Amino acid sequence: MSDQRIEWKPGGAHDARGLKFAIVVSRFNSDITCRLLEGAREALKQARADSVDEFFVPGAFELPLAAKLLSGKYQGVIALGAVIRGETPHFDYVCAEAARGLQQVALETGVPVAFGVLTTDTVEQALARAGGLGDKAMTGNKGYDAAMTAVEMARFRGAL
Ligand code: INI
Repeated sequence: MSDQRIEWKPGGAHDARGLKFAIVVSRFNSDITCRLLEGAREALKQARADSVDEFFVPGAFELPLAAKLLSGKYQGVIALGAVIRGETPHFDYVCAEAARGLQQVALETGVPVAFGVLTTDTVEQALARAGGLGDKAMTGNKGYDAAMTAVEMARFRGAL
């Protein structure tokens, strides 16, 4: 994680003091999404978020509705999921609707919604993007990145 750690500065883009965040996690492919959740928790801890609540939904397709329901109570929502291409076209529908729906919630409500949904061909590719904390062999943890993005956008919004 050290290579991903963002230097925290008071009042900086990643200062989450005074801000409340919701993390909503898909249970589908939970061996991967729980790693994304660990990354997001770590980011919000580093950013010193005031409070963080966690919620779970069945799959990535359900993330947009959950984000919409949460958007009234939080300054930022982090949506985490893992959609892995199988043998069916289901993958394309789930990915497209998760991405479209999450962006729609952000644009309609003005509340930042970070897209922490992995869309990969294989489990190995997903694992490589849900890297263990401190594991330099991994290419990163997209849950961590998504949470830092939500912090930055919440501060952006708050500054206006
Ligand atoms: N949901 C995921 O989060 N990831 C997947 O890979 C996936 N696949 O492959 O089917 C998936 N499907 C479930 C979907 O998100 C909904 O929960 C389901 O269709 C009920 O609405």
